[in-house]
Amino acid sequence: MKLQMRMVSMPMITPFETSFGRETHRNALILTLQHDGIIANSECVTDRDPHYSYEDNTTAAHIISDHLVTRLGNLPEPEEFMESVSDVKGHNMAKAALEMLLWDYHSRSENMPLHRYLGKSRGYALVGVSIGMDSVDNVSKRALDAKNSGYLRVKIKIKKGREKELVSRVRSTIGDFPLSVDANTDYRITDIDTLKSLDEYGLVYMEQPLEHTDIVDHAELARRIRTPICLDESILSEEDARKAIDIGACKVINIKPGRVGGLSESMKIAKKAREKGCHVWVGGMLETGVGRAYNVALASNDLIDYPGDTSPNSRYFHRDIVKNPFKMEGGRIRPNENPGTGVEIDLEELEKVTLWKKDLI
Ligand code: OSB
Ligand code: MG
Repeated sequence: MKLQMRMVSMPMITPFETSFGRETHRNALILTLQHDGIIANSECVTDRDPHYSYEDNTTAAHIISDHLVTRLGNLPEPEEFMESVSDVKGHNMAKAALEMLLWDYHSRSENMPLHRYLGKSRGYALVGVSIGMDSVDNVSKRALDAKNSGYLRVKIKIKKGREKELVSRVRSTIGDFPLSVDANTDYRITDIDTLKSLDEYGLVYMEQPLEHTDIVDHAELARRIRTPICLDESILSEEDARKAIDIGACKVINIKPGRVGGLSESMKIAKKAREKGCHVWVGGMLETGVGRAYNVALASNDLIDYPGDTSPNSRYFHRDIVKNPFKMEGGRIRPNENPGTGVEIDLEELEKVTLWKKDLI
């Protein structure tokens, strides 16, 4: 058995700006497992800086190499692996990188495409777009382009003081088309009047307006505005989802397998949410083609009822590290039908973008 970890750095076609910062490159940890003639790959969704969550590439590389790799034993099922690492507090993104690697490995050894191995698949993912912050003109133009190229929903990034004019202009530019906003925790409950003033734009939901630890204030906000609340950063587990839904903090959840510790937990959240009448969709973290394939497989599951943020690879990178990037047609992306994630690594390109690599096993 061999396990290799590497850091890649890929320039993005358009830098991606949110309320917490601006990304010009996707700097990602890629894991490659070789065993019994099977090669599996996964990606850790951490970034260079701990802005979206407390984890970053350095903490993830450390947690994986120094605390998690020894638990891989003889390649347990993903859920078993997660039970075996429950003594390590937090670090969901680091754990998810190995959990997903095990999903790829096991579905490849069963000769099944991951999206079918996971459960009941619809056979395609519904696709929306997440547009980073930029001038009002540029965001409006990109929102209209996205609508015209077939995306099923447009999401725009907002932050304090940069919301009214932007949302108003995008709304009048795209007309009556599903639109949402994502604040990445930039507001506080004291900003309620500003957030309430967005009600008039008929947003399908408002994503993570308040702090990640604050489901209590999200519940208060939800009672006082009409726009449904969607939680992203606040939901790290099925338990978080149950509590948030039960206290009325959200009507929608953005599931990111990396944030919640992998695909097993993602499926549990999706089931629980749907049982309770909460909508779910699959988000993204600007993943390379490796991580993207997991998101697309999950987003194809029957439990996922809203369009996600899983745009085709070509929206992010001029050249990806996979030979079979996803294509979008009519707002849909079909997951790969070959075993596992179905990703075929472009080894030459992978080497070109590699900053360092290290053998872990
Ligand atoms: O909040 O959903 C988010 C990207 C990086 C970090 C957080 C988020 C995002 C996105 C982009 O919105 C989703 C994507 O296109 O991958
Ligand atoms: Mg978000």
